[in-house]
Amino acid sequence: MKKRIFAISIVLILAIVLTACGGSSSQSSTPSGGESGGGDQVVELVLGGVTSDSAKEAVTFFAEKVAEYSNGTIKIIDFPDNQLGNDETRFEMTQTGECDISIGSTSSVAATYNDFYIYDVPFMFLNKNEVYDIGFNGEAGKQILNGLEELGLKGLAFWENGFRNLTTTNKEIKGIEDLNGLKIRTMENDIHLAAWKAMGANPTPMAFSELFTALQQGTVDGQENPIGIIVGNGFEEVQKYLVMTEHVYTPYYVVMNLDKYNSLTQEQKDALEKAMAEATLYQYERSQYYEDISIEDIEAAGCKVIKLTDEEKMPYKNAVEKIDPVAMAKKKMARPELADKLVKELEAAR
Ligand code: TK8
Repeated sequence: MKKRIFAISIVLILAIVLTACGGSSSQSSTPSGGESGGGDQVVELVLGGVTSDSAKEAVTFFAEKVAEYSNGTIKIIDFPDNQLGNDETRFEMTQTGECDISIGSTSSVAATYNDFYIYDVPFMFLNKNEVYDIGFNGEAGKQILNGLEELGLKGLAFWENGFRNLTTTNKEIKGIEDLNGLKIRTMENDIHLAAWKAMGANPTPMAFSELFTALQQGTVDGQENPIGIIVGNGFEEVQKYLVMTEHVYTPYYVVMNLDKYNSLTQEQKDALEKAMAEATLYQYERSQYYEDISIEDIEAAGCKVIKLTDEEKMPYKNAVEKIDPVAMAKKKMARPELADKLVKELEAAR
Protein backbone atom coordinates (compact mmCIF):
# COMPACT_ATOMS: atom_id res chain seq x y z
CA MET A 1 0.00 0.00 0.00
CA LYS A 2 2.76 2.40 1.01
CA LYS A 3 4.66 1.44 -2.12
CA ARG A 4 1.65 2.26 -4.21
CA ILE A 5 1.16 5.70 -2.69
CA PHE A 6 4.85 6.34 -3.23
CA ALA A 7 4.62 5.33 -6.86
CA ILE A 8 1.56 7.49 -7.43
CA SER A 9 3.28 10.51 -5.82
CA ILE A 10 6.31 10.01 -8.06
CA VAL A 11 4.09 9.94 -11.12
CA LEU A 12 2.32 13.10 -9.98
CA ILE A 13 5.58 14.92 -9.27
CA LEU A 14 6.97 13.86 -12.63
CA ALA A 15 3.83 15.04 -14.38
CA ILE A 16 4.07 18.46 -12.70
CA VAL A 17 7.77 18.80 -13.46
CA LEU A 18 7.29 17.74 -17.08
CA THR A 19 4.40 20.15 -17.58
CA ALA A 20 6.43 22.97 -16.08
CA CYS A 21 9.41 22.17 -18.31
CA GLY A 22 7.24 21.97 -21.39
CA GLY A 23 5.66 25.30 -20.55
CA SER A 24 8.86 27.14 -19.92
CA SER A 25 10.64 25.76 -22.95
CA SER A 26 7.85 26.79 -25.27
CA GLN A 27 8.13 30.35 -24.00
CA SER A 28 11.87 30.68 -24.25
CA SER A 29 13.00 28.43 -27.05
CA THR A 30 14.59 31.15 -29.15
CA PRO A 31 17.99 31.64 -27.51
CA SER A 32 19.52 33.01 -30.70
CA GLY A 33 16.94 35.78 -30.87
CA GLY A 34 15.50 37.30 -33.97
CA GLU A 35 13.47 34.23 -34.72
CA SER A 36 10.74 34.53 -32.19
CA GLY A 37 7.49 32.98 -33.22
CA GLY A 38 8.39 30.02 -35.45
CA GLY A 39 10.32 28.05 -32.86
CA ASP A 40 7.65 28.36 -30.21
CA GLN A 41 5.14 26.17 -31.93
CA VAL A 42 5.39 22.46 -32.21
CA VAL A 43 5.96 21.59 -35.85
CA GLU A 44 4.29 18.34 -36.84
CA LEU A 45 5.88 16.56 -39.75
CA VAL A 46 4.00 13.85 -41.60
CA LEU A 47 6.40 11.10 -42.64
CA GLY A 48 5.51 8.50 -45.28
CA GLY A 49 7.66 5.39 -44.96
CA VAL A 50 8.30 1.97 -46.42
CA THR A 51 7.87 -1.67 -45.43
CA SER A 52 11.39 -2.70 -44.34
CA ASP A 53 11.75 -3.24 -40.60
CA SER A 54 15.14 -1.51 -40.61
CA ALA A 55 13.63 1.68 -42.03
CA LYS A 56 10.60 1.52 -39.76
CA GLU A 57 12.78 1.17 -36.67
CA ALA A 58 15.07 3.94 -37.86
CA VAL A 59 12.07 6.26 -38.29
CA THR A 60 11.00 5.56 -34.70
CA PHE A 61 14.57 6.26 -33.59
CA PHE A 62 14.67 9.46 -35.67
CA ALA A 63 11.34 10.63 -34.23
CA GLU A 64 12.62 10.19 -30.67
CA LYS A 65 15.93 11.91 -31.37
CA VAL A 66 14.48 14.83 -33.27
CA ALA A 67 11.95 15.43 -30.48
CA GLU A 68 14.76 15.36 -27.95
CA TYR A 69 17.19 17.60 -29.88
CA SER A 70 14.50 20.11 -30.79
CA ASN A 71 13.24 20.35 -27.19
CA GLY A 72 9.97 18.86 -28.26
CA THR A 73 9.34 21.42 -30.99
CA ILE A 74 9.43 18.84 -33.81
CA LYS A 75 6.99 15.97 -33.77
CA ILE A 76 7.02 13.22 -36.39
CA ILE A 77 3.68 11.73 -37.42
CA ASP A 78 4.68 8.37 -38.82
CA PHE A 79 2.84 6.53 -41.60
CA PRO A 80 4.91 3.39 -42.29
CA ASP A 81 4.26 0.48 -44.68
CA ASN A 82 3.44 2.52 -47.78
CA GLN A 83 0.25 3.68 -46.03
CA LEU A 84 0.38 6.96 -47.91
CA GLY A 85 0.80 5.19 -51.26
CA ASN A 86 3.65 3.79 -53.34
CA ASP A 87 7.07 5.42 -53.56
CA GLU A 88 6.12 7.53 -56.58
CA THR A 89 2.98 8.84 -54.89
CA ARG A 90 4.72 9.71 -51.64
CA PHE A 91 7.54 11.43 -53.53
CA GLU A 92 5.00 13.62 -55.35
CA MET A 93 3.11 14.28 -52.12
CA THR A 94 6.36 15.50 -50.60
CA GLN A 95 6.88 17.87 -53.52
CA THR A 96 3.41 19.35 -53.12
CA GLY A 97 3.67 19.43 -49.32
CA GLU A 98 0.82 17.00 -48.63
CA CYS A 99 3.50 14.92 -46.95
CA ASP A 100 6.51 16.51 -45.24
CA ILE A 101 9.09 13.73 -45.32
CA SER A 102 9.13 10.54 -47.37
CA ILE A 103 11.34 7.54 -47.86
CA GLY A 104 11.43 5.33 -50.93
CA SER A 105 13.55 3.57 -53.51
CA THR A 106 15.56 5.79 -55.82
CA SER A 107 14.69 3.49 -58.74
CA SER A 108 10.96 4.12 -58.34
CA VAL A 109 11.37 7.86 -58.84
CA ALA A 110 14.31 8.00 -61.26
CA ALA A 111 11.88 8.88 -64.04
CA THR A 112 11.12 12.07 -62.08
CA TYR A 113 14.62 12.75 -60.73
CA ASN A 114 16.84 11.47 -63.52
CA ASP A 115 20.17 11.71 -61.71
CA PHE A 116 19.03 8.77 -59.57
CA TYR A 117 19.42 6.50 -62.63
CA ILE A 118 23.10 6.03 -61.87
CA TYR A 119 22.06 3.83 -58.93
CA ASP A 120 20.20 1.52 -61.29
CA VAL A 121 23.35 0.36 -63.04
CA PRO A 122 23.65 -3.34 -62.18
CA PHE A 123 26.79 -4.58 -60.45
CA MET A 124 28.03 -1.03 -59.85
CA PHE A 125 29.05 -1.51 -56.22
CA LEU A 126 31.05 -4.49 -54.99
CA ASN A 127 30.04 -4.18 -51.36
CA LYS A 128 28.26 -1.97 -48.86
CA ASN A 129 31.35 -0.03 -47.83
CA GLU A 130 31.67 1.19 -51.40
CA VAL A 131 28.04 2.20 -51.30
CA TYR A 132 28.33 4.17 -48.05
CA ASP A 133 31.77 5.72 -48.57
CA ILE A 134 31.56 6.49 -52.26
CA GLY A 135 28.03 5.96 -53.51
CA PHE A 136 26.51 8.13 -50.78
CA ASN A 137 29.32 10.18 -49.26
CA GLY A 138 31.55 10.72 -52.27
CA GLU A 139 31.39 13.99 -54.22
CA ALA A 140 28.99 12.65 -56.85
CA GLY A 141 26.70 11.07 -54.27
CA LYS A 142 26.45 14.31 -52.30
CA GLN A 143 25.70 16.31 -55.43
CA ILE A 144 22.99 13.86 -56.41
CA LEU A 145 21.32 14.24 -53.01
CA ASN A 146 21.63 18.03 -53.05
CA GLY A 147 20.27 18.27 -56.58
CA LEU A 148 16.85 17.31 -55.29
CA GLU A 149 16.38 20.98 -54.37
CA GLU A 150 15.48 21.62 -57.99
CA LEU A 151 12.38 19.54 -57.41
CA GLY A 152 11.47 21.44 -54.26
CA LEU A 153 12.91 18.75 -52.02
CA LYS A 154 15.58 18.76 -49.37
CA GLY A 155 17.62 15.56 -49.65
CA LEU A 156 18.07 14.55 -46.03
CA ALA A 157 19.88 11.23 -46.42
CA PHE A 158 20.42 8.02 -48.29
CA TRP A 159 19.18 5.01 -46.38
CA GLU A 160 19.47 1.38 -47.38
CA ASN A 161 17.03 -0.77 -49.25
CA GLY A 162 19.91 -3.04 -50.20
CA PHE A 163 21.32 -5.43 -52.75
CA ARG A 164 18.47 -6.95 -54.69
CA ASN A 165 17.93 -10.67 -55.12
CA LEU A 166 15.68 -12.74 -57.31
CA THR A 167 12.87 -14.89 -55.95
CA THR A 168 10.87 -17.32 -58.05
CA THR A 169 7.61 -19.15 -57.54
CA ASN A 170 8.22 -22.53 -59.17
CA LYS A 171 11.40 -22.55 -61.15
CA GLU A 172 14.76 -23.12 -59.55
CA ILE A 173 17.34 -20.87 -61.16
CA LYS A 174 20.63 -22.72 -61.56
CA GLY A 175 22.12 -20.58 -64.29
CA ILE A 176 21.18 -17.55 -66.33
CA GLU A 177 19.62 -19.77 -69.04
CA ASP A 178 16.89 -20.68 -66.54
CA LEU A 179 15.68 -17.10 -66.68
CA ASN A 180 14.56 -17.55 -70.27
CA GLY A 181 11.09 -16.10 -70.73
CA LEU A 182 10.48 -15.97 -66.98
CA LYS A 183 7.97 -13.27 -66.09
CA ILE A 184 9.66 -11.20 -63.43
CA ARG A 185 8.05 -8.23 -61.78
CA THR A 186 10.34 -5.20 -61.75
CA MET A 187 9.93 -1.61 -60.70
CA GLU A 188 8.84 0.82 -63.39
CA ASN A 189 12.43 1.70 -64.33
CA ASP A 190 13.90 1.64 -67.84
CA ILE A 191 17.34 0.41 -66.81
CA HIS A 192 15.92 -2.45 -64.75
CA LEU A 193 13.66 -3.44 -67.63
CA ALA A 194 16.54 -3.39 -70.13
CA ALA A 195 18.80 -5.32 -67.74
CA TRP A 196 16.28 -8.14 -67.20
CA LYS A 197 15.60 -8.37 -70.92
CA ALA A 198 19.34 -8.63 -71.50
CA MET A 199 19.42 -11.52 -69.00
CA GLY A 200 16.76 -13.31 -71.04
CA ALA A 201 13.78 -12.75 -68.75
CA ASN A 202 10.43 -11.19 -69.51
CA PRO A 203 10.34 -8.23 -67.10
CA THR A 204 6.91 -6.94 -66.11
CA PRO A 205 6.70 -3.59 -64.34
CA MET A 206 4.08 -3.48 -61.63
CA ALA A 207 3.23 -1.36 -58.60
CA PHE A 208 4.69 -2.76 -55.41
CA SER A 209 1.27 -2.79 -53.74
CA GLU A 210 0.05 -5.39 -56.25
CA LEU A 211 3.07 -7.64 -56.01
CA PHE A 212 2.15 -10.04 -53.21
CA THR A 213 -1.16 -10.97 -54.84
CA ALA A 214 0.50 -11.25 -58.24
CA LEU A 215 3.02 -13.74 -56.84
CA GLN A 216 0.31 -15.64 -55.02
CA GLN A 217 -1.93 -15.89 -58.07
CA GLY A 218 0.86 -16.61 -60.50
CA THR A 219 0.41 -13.46 -62.58
CA VAL A 220 4.20 -13.25 -62.49
CA ASP A 221 6.81 -16.02 -62.00
CA GLY A 222 9.03 -14.09 -59.64
CA GLN A 223 10.28 -10.75 -58.43
CA GLU A 224 13.46 -9.13 -57.20
CA ASN A 225 13.99 -7.16 -53.99
CA PRO A 226 16.41 -6.83 -51.10
CA ILE A 227 16.13 -9.33 -48.24
CA GLY A 228 14.58 -6.72 -45.94
CA ILE A 229 11.67 -6.18 -48.31
CA ILE A 230 11.27 -9.89 -49.01
CA VAL A 231 10.80 -10.82 -45.35
CA GLY A 232 9.15 -7.52 -44.46
CA ASN A 233 6.33 -8.49 -46.81
CA GLY A 234 6.30 -12.25 -46.34
CA PHE A 235 7.24 -13.01 -49.95
CA GLU A 236 8.96 -16.20 -48.74
CA GLU A 237 5.47 -17.55 -48.03
CA VAL A 238 4.59 -17.46 -51.72
CA GLN A 239 8.04 -18.02 -53.28
CA LYS A 240 9.94 -21.31 -53.42
CA TYR A 241 13.38 -20.04 -54.40
CA LEU A 242 15.62 -17.14 -53.49
CA VAL A 243 18.70 -16.67 -55.66
CA MET A 244 21.26 -14.30 -54.16
CA THR A 245 22.00 -12.50 -57.41
CA GLU A 246 22.79 -9.19 -55.65
CA HIS A 247 22.47 -7.70 -59.12
CA VAL A 248 21.95 -4.10 -58.07
CA TYR A 249 22.05 -2.03 -54.90
CA THR A 250 18.97 0.09 -54.32
CA PRO A 251 19.29 3.10 -52.03
CA TYR A 252 16.39 4.67 -50.22
CA TYR A 253 16.19 8.43 -50.47
CA VAL A 254 14.90 10.39 -47.47
CA VAL A 255 13.46 13.69 -48.69
CA MET A 256 11.64 16.61 -47.13
CA ASN A 257 9.49 19.33 -48.62
CA LEU A 258 11.98 22.15 -49.15
CA ASP A 259 9.66 25.01 -48.14
CA LYS A 260 8.80 23.17 -44.96
CA TYR A 261 12.47 22.60 -44.24
CA ASN A 262 13.23 26.28 -44.85
CA SER A 263 10.41 27.30 -42.52
CA LEU A 264 12.19 25.71 -39.57
CA THR A 265 14.37 27.77 -37.24
CA GLN A 266 18.12 27.21 -37.47
CA GLU A 267 17.99 25.30 -34.16
CA GLN A 268 15.29 23.02 -35.52
CA LYS A 269 17.22 22.41 -38.75
CA ASP A 270 20.31 21.49 -36.73
CA ALA A 271 18.27 19.20 -34.50
CA LEU A 272 16.70 17.52 -37.50
CA GLU A 273 19.99 16.96 -39.30
CA LYS A 274 21.71 15.66 -36.19
CA ALA A 275 18.86 13.22 -35.56
CA MET A 276 18.87 12.17 -39.21
CA ALA A 277 22.64 11.54 -39.23
CA GLU A 278 22.29 9.26 -36.21
CA ALA A 279 19.18 7.54 -37.56
CA THR A 280 20.98 6.89 -40.85
CA LEU A 281 23.78 4.94 -39.17
CA TYR A 282 21.22 3.11 -37.08
CA GLN A 283 19.25 2.18 -40.20
CA TYR A 284 22.36 0.69 -41.88
CA GLU A 285 23.01 -1.36 -38.74
CA ARG A 286 19.43 -2.65 -38.54
CA SER A 287 19.39 -3.42 -42.24
CA GLN A 288 22.49 -5.58 -41.90
CA TYR A 289 21.04 -7.23 -38.82
CA TYR A 290 17.88 -8.24 -40.67
CA GLU A 291 19.85 -9.47 -43.65
CA ASP A 292 21.92 -11.66 -41.35
CA ILE A 293 19.03 -13.22 -39.49
CA SER A 294 16.44 -13.39 -42.24
CA ILE A 295 17.99 -16.09 -44.41
CA GLU A 296 17.09 -18.62 -41.72
CA ASP A 297 13.51 -17.37 -41.57
CA ILE A 298 13.24 -17.58 -45.32
CA GLU A 299 14.51 -21.16 -45.30
CA ALA A 300 12.23 -22.06 -42.39
CA ALA A 301 9.29 -20.90 -44.48
CA GLY A 302 10.23 -23.56 -47.04
CA CYS A 303 11.92 -21.24 -49.51
CA LYS A 304 15.24 -22.57 -50.81
CA VAL A 305 18.11 -20.07 -50.67
CA ILE A 306 20.72 -20.34 -53.42
CA LYS A 307 23.97 -18.43 -52.90
CA LEU A 308 26.10 -17.51 -55.91
CA THR A 309 29.88 -17.26 -56.02
CA ASP A 310 31.48 -14.31 -57.83
CA GLU A 311 32.17 -16.66 -60.68
CA GLU A 312 28.55 -17.77 -60.85
CA LYS A 313 27.48 -14.13 -60.99
CA MET A 314 29.64 -13.45 -64.05
CA PRO A 315 27.12 -14.61 -66.71
CA TYR A 316 24.55 -12.17 -65.26
CA LYS A 317 27.08 -9.38 -65.22
CA ASN A 318 28.26 -10.10 -68.75
CA ALA A 319 24.71 -10.22 -70.10
CA VAL A 320 23.89 -6.86 -68.54
CA GLU A 321 27.08 -5.22 -69.74
CA LYS A 322 25.93 -5.74 -73.33
CA ILE A 323 23.37 -2.96 -72.88
CA ASP A 324 26.06 -0.61 -71.47
CA PRO A 325 23.97 0.48 -68.48
CA VAL A 326 26.31 3.34 -67.52
CA ALA A 327 25.84 4.90 -70.96
CA MET A 328 22.12 4.34 -70.65
CA ALA A 329 22.03 6.07 -67.26
CA LYS A 330 24.11 8.97 -68.57
CA LYS A 331 21.71 9.53 -71.45
CA LYS A 332 18.92 9.95 -68.95
CA MET A 333 20.70 11.99 -66.30
CA ALA A 334 20.48 15.79 -66.13
CA ARG A 335 24.10 15.83 -65.00
CA PRO A 336 25.75 12.84 -66.76
CA GLU A 337 29.13 14.06 -65.56
CA LEU A 338 28.12 12.82 -62.11
CA ALA A 339 28.02 9.27 -63.47
CA ASP A 340 31.60 9.60 -64.70
CA LYS A 341 32.60 11.12 -61.40
CA LEU A 342 31.08 8.26 -59.41
CA VAL A 343 32.71 5.64 -61.62
CA LYS A 344 36.08 7.40 -61.25
CA GLU A 345 35.70 7.65 -57.49
CA LEU A 346 34.98 3.92 -57.35
CA GLU A 347 37.94 3.03 -59.53
CA ALA A 348 40.27 5.22 -57.50
CA ALA A 349 39.22 3.45 -54.32
CA ARG A 350 39.74 -0.10 -55.68
C1 TK8 B 1 9.11 -0.04 -50.99
C2 TK8 B 1 9.57 -0.04 -52.44
C3 TK8 B 1 9.92 -1.38 -52.89
C4 TK8 B 1 10.81 -1.41 -54.07
C5 TK8 B 1 10.00 -2.12 -55.10
O1 TK8 B 1 8.38 1.06 -50.76
O2 TK8 B 1 9.01 -1.55 -55.56
O3 TK8 B 1 10.35 -3.25 -55.44
O4 TK8 B 1 12.00 -2.04 -53.80
O5 TK8 B 1 10.46 -2.10 -51.89
O6 TK8 B 1 10.62 0.87 -52.56
